[in-house]
Amino acid sequence: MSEGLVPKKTRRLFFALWPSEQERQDLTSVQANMSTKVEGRAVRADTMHLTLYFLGSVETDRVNALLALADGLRCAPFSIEFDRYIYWRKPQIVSVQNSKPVPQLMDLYQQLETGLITSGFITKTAKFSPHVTLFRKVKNFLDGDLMPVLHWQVQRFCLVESNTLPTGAVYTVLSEWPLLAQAAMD
Ligand code: 2AM
Repeated sequence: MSEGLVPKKTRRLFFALWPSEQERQDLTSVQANMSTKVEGRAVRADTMHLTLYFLGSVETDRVNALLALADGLRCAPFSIEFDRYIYWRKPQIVSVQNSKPVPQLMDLYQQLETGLITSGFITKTAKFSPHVTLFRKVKNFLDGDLMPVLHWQVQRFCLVESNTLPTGAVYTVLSEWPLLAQAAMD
């Protein structure tokens, strides 16, 4: 396990795709352009990510099983094109999404979900709607096309810990796994 973990009985964890610095800057520009039209709370740039699987509270002594499960996932690097923004009324978020399906991303999610079920972390499957949240607590907004579109080159996935501080959520990447082309896996 990563160094620097303070002893705690449980941890709030999620698997995610973490943007590169350039990808994060691109998201921040989109967010800034939208901010005059969106009434809501802008997500801090350092917390922007695409959630693969939100686990919530996990007992610390189960984290090694989680790391082992992630070690076993196999996926080649892939790209995502974010070409639209969407408002979800119930969670009150505005996020960017891909309208073209990304089979590798769905396959990575599927492997992860299967591993989580097999290892007893979860009991049932859930629908996966990839998105990167840019605003929260939004009361009303209209969907639209993103111009220009944003591109992510996904080279790794991460296990992230979430801590809620008075100043807001702090996300710490605990571990990350590179995505490897088939030739590199043989
Ligand atoms: P989202 O709101 O951007 O969809 C870490 O908490 C991340 O996990 C959040 O950014 C959130 O992504 C996602 N998540 C999914 N289900 C969640 C839940 N029940 N509680 C908190 N976060 C959740």
